[in-house]
Amino acid sequence: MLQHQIFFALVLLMCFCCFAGESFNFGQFNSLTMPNRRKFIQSSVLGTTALLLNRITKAGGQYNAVKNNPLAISTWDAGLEANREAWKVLSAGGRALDAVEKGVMHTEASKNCCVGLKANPDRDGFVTLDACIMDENFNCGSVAFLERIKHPISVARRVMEKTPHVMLVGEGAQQFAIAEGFPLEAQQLSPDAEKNYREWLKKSEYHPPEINVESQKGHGPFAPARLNGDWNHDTIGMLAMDAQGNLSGSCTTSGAGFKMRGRVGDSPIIGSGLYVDNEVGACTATGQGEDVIRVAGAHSVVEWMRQGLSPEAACKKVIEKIVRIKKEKAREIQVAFIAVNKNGQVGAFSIHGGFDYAIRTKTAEKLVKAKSIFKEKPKND
Ligand code: SD4
Repeated sequence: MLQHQIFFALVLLMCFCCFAGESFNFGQFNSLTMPNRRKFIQSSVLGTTALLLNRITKAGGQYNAVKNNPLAISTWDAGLEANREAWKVLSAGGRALDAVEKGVMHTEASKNCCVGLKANPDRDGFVTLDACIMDENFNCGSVAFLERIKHPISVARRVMEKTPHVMLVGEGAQQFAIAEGFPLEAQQLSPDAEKNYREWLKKSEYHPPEINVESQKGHGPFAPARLNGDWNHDTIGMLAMDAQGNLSGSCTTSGAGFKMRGRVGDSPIIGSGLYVDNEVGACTATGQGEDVIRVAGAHSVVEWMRQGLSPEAACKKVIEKIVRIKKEKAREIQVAFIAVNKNGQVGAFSIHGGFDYAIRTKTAEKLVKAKSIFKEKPKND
């Protein structure tokens, strides 16, 4: 549509310039020699085209900060509780950055398959954590392959605020965390993770994460549907807008259960698992990290919003691209994006049905089913 508009405008402009050049007797124009006239036409066309493109782009993605209407959105149903923590900050007039840190810290401290130290380990039996955070000024921080630290999201924030770097990994990230006063936790699996790991060791087979871990049963030891009687859940990504209209985001995970040692997914990678552009909007991802990385997922979604697409349509564009790239294999993987734009509109899209995201605003607290390319698999319990 946009291309058509631009093409049409260009044709019109060319016609006008040619017509003007040949038929009109404007003093200045006619005083030009033929080569100069051509140059004049060229530069007019180029100049006006640039102006036009600029106008069209701005019209496509015109955003005004929404003030005094804070909101938080998060991936999966665990996002409801995380949003509640974030809301304590937002409703008190706090900063979106504080909200997205506090919100996901709640999930990091809880028992679940996929976030924090109680999550499933890698195939060597160690829990390794990835997280990143980004504020309204393009400041960002990230940690990956971090072990024995309870709150990787807070370490990511310290990387952002206290180092000249964006990303620290492994031992270096752990050293930094300890130097910053984060306690080194015991090298020990939670009882549920221990049980899952023992079960997994029987076959020691790695396969990609099950689609919708939280809502499927019967997927063996990979990630249990329930942990301690509660429904399990996946990576948490959270986006918030504060009362000033500023955006921030966070993402934290233990990655894929029983992954290769050293494997890092999309979640700590700025532009893949999370991206925030305070002029346009923000996006975070969950699902098969490798396939989010190869399309620079979160950044791509934000760029589509800049072109004027709604958050849902922008998420859909990038999901469609992944499905196009993966072809038949897309049926076996789940990827989902959630996004918010500067106007406070939210949206999401996933490859498979069954992906829920949690919304919290002044007037609403709810779980929303994202639209998807493929329908949700029937639940088998
Ligand atoms: C990863 N994206 O490490 C994460 C996993 C995830 O829902 O989000 N699972 O690839």
